Amino acid sequence: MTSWSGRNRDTLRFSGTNGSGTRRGACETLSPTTCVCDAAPAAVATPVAVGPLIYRYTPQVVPVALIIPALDEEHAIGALLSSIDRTLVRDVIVGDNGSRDATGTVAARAGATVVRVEERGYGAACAGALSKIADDVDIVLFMDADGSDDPAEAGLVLAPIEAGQADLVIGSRALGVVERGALTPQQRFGNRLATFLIRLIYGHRYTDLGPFRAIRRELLDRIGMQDRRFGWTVEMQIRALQLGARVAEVPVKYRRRVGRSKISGTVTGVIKAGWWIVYTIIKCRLRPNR
Ligand SMILES: Nc1nc2c(ncn2[C@@H]2O[C@H](COP(=O)(O)OP(=O)(O)OP(=O)(O)O)[C@@H](O)[C@H]2O)c(=O)[nH]1
Ligand SMILES: [Mg+2]
Repeated sequence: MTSWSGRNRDTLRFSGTNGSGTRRGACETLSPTTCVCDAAPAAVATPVAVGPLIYRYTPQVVPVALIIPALDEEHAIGALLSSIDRTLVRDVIVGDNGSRDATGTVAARAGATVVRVEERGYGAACAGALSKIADDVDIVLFMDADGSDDPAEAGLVLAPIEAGQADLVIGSRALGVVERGALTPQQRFGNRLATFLIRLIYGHRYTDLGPFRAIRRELLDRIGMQDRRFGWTVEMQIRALQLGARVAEVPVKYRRRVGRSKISGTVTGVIKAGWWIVYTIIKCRLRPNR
């Protein structure tokens, strides 16, 4: 259940199971100037009367595409896709990174567009999926496929962009609640080191390089993402700073992944990903314009 309230026809405040925040939409007040409704957005697409108030709200005025990089996530991706609120997210595109299991089949059955990406790497999977977004998409949301991010928080991550207050929003696990065992000590250390280096070199204080994030399409196009591995998230954050974009963070939950760990659970995985992230931070400084 989501409750909606607003004072004008363009901006509505919402709170409920999808978090809380502000959504811009076409709220046509047919009766008094304040509209309040206790109903899921899908249920209020047509005029609804609540007590003395009558309004019509059309969700999804801002088209949002969700990008999910996935490698062998057949056990996680079905449940993840079924809990995505499609009134917030119009298009769902999975970058299936050469999975050897049924990830692609499960995702397609759950209604996602699946793009098969043979080049291995987190960034390659994201880039492959991104190549299929529709021309009219204004906001791109990213989320991992392993069940660590909570789709119910999509509204929270999107809110600062939809309210016109940010161009890039990072879902920060450092500011949110992390389930026991979801982040290893190595991952926490790596995040602290990376954010410390960014602060030192670029003068901005991020708290996390979390995968759950939203970005304005126009900014993403200007950045022209290049990294094809685990430097993807940090490259986006640094390039946004270099372009003078407005960046924001919101606290998000982080849960234990479904299935076996591929990176954080192995020493070599952590060293490889960590080294690549540090390399990307330095590379962006040495080649600010590429
Ligand atoms: N590791 C890895 N993940 C990929 C790749 N391509 C896509 N992914 C997906 O990228 C997301 C993040 O990868 P994860 O393996 O969860 O990395 P992590 O969260 O740092 O570490 P673990 O959850 O412990 O494995 C998941 O949804 C993966 O399925 C790839 O080439 N390697
Ligand atoms: Mg993970």
